[in-house]
Amino acid sequence: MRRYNPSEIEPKWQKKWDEEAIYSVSADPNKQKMYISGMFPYPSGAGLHTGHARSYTLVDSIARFYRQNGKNVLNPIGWDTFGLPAENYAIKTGVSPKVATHENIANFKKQFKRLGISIDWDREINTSDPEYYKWTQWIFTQLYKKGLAYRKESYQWWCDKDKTVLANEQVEGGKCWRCGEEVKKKQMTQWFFKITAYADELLEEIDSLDWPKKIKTMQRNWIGKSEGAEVEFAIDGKDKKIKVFTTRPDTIFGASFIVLAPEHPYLLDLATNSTREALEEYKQTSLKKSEIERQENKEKTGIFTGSYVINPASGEKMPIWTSDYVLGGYGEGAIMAVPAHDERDFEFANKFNLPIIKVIEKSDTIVDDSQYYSGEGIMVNSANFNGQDSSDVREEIVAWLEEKGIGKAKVTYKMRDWLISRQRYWGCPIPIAYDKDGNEHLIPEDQLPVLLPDLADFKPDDSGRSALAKSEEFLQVEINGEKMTRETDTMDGYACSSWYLFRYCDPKNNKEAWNSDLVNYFAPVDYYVGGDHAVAHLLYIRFWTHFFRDLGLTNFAEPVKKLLYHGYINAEDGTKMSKSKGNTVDPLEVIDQGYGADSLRTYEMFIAPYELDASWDPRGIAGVYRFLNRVWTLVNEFTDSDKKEVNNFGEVQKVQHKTIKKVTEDFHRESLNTAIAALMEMTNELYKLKLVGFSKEWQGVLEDLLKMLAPFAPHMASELWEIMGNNTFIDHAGWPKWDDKLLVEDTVQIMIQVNGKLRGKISLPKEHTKEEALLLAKDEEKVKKYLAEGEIIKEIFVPNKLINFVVK
Ligand code: ANZ
Repeated sequence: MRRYNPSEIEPKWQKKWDEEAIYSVSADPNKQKMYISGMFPYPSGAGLHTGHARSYTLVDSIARFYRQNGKNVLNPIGWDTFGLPAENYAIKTGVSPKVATHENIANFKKQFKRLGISIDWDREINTSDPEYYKWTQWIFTQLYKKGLAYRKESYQWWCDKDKTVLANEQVEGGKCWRCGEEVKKKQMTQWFFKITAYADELLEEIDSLDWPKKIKTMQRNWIGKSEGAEVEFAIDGKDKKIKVFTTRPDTIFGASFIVLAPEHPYLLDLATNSTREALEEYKQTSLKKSEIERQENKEKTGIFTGSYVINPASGEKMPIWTSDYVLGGYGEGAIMAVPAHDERDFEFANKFNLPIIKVIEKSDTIVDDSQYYSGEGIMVNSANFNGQDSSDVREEIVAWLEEKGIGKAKVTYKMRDWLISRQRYWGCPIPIAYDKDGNEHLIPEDQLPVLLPDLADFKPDDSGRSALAKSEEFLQVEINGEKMTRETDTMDGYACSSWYLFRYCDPKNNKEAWNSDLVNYFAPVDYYVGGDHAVAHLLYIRFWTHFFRDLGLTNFAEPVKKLLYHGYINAEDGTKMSKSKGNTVDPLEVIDQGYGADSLRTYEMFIAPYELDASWDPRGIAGVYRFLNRVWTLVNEFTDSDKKEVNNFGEVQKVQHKTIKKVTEDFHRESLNTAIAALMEMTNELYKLKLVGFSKEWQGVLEDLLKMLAPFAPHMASELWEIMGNNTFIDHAGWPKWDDKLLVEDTVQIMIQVNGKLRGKISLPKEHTKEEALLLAKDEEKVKKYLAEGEIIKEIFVPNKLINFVVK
């Protein structure tokens, strides 16, 4: 018998799959499609690690399952190559990002192939390829034409280390998501995509998604819809008004001061000679703080501006303060402070001795005046609204404000527009140019792509502009005979990854971004697999798809039906794998140790439910390798044996059908670790049953075992399939079906005790009488001698389970 040798059979099958392109797919309206994709990787210099391998094996096992089930499976791959990591890596190594990217892709590709991932390689895409980014620029153009791409001056997050601005979604805990540097706010003119125009739609559609609850909640909170009112407060002695946003207009009689965000545009206009310097200084200190820091529950700080407003409800004069707990980018960047009913305002008022006016009384309990009360209740100190319920009054007050022309109902979102300008070289150029007066013009569609030039010096600097600004050749452009200067910002890499799932459906189209029929056939994605980007990427891709639907480019608005969000593979000691700690596990190393890709794949699917983190365990992979060896031996023993008649085939079939049902159902609930456990159990049971000998009928049983193993261990399953005499690909051999009739247990086992001690077992048909059972039990060899020790004085019979003889 041949030994199981993965290093021999794996390359053999990889070559065959490649040569015959069996994973190529084309749209076929007569076939049901299944679109499965992992989030495409950024091809780093480090290569794939076992965490990635788990993610793509999950994709691949599901893809193979559906392919075997006759679905027209699209399982593509591409490379997310533009962006900061690639450029930073290039700066570190001195190799241009273009060259490094190509080298890294070659390595990744090799790794994918050696893992046996069943990809349609004709659909490979690369976001930094002009054939691709031409269409990223085209999409920018469409957004621009609809007013959804615009330029604005504002305070934005700036990373001093990466020397670029960042989107809100890329600031994590006040730090740059890429390098971990504390970010600060800088005022700059930047390009944005108006994602807020889709806020309501994006929020509403969350309910319809088959995504993990956790991710849906994060998206809901990120969009952060608040319903309330906008109220204007006239500045005392000035012809100007301050607008605030409040979710509690019912508390307006309790507003006792106004707080502006330090970056509020009016701040310095409100200053007096004695406050100006302090305000200026406070503003500068605040700009250095992250939003998270500003929202932390710390002792409040603030400064009085020296000016006042009039409360339109109470007529009281209220001081205007500034404090960093009011955020510049939210609502109106200003609040009416109601210390009796808001925690932060309460703390602020206490610290600076400002008036606290109670306007809501909790109906059943007395609220201690040394506390704030943020709930609903009965209105007090609120003129003719007194005595009413606060929640009822809310609308009335808004109507009253509207009538007086000083306020209106308003919905606010926490989500801001998506900042896409990056002052970095390695990105998709923004297809805009400026005329001599500084007016912006789109680069005409027939002049796309705006090519990213090869620059020797692409390092960012403190100028606030990308290295493209240093290239005269790039800067100069003529549009309709007029000389113009190009925009030098490039697009956030997330723009490139917001449409790639559709490009996979039509990757070589050079006339349009995609053909709608093709996209409408394959997409939306049925399974999208990843373990990162809960908000940013998954929100952006939703936004763009809604936009594409509005343009008529797709007939659906949501790009991803089902999201599988997987856990991480940690190092052996449970800590995060990282290159710097030297505790990463390289999948190719595991393969080359002799275990092969199939053991690695099967182990990674067996290690834990996919959604959980798991620690790498070298013993685990050895265990899986032993399991595959047992399957190898079993099948080879069968093919080598001289088949004879056996009388236990009914038992064999029962094991077969029980396993088919379990594995199939497990696949449908993406419970791949339990599916593998069932295959292991089946193998063990077959080992026991084969002791009687193999019959010809075992062929079908073992073939089914291989078909079920193929999604996990495709090389070995293919090889054994061939050894069993098949000359087709196992991928096309169909998925086994179970017969419910064969699942019914028709015999039962009964335990036999003598004086409460287990002495034997008997098997008998499900339908049996007490007498039959007792007769058989007394006749059982192992029981007989204990019964002979005395006289049976009692016989206890528990149907289908147990007989106990009491002997004295
Ligand atoms: C008066 C008031 C009284 C408020 C009360 C609350 C309770 P969400 O739910 O987060 O939207 N607010 C408005 N703009 C703000 C800003 N730029 N920075 C910090 N806080 C701001 O919360 C809305 C509430 O947060 C608003 O309602 C406002 O305080 C505050 F008993 O107005 B409220």
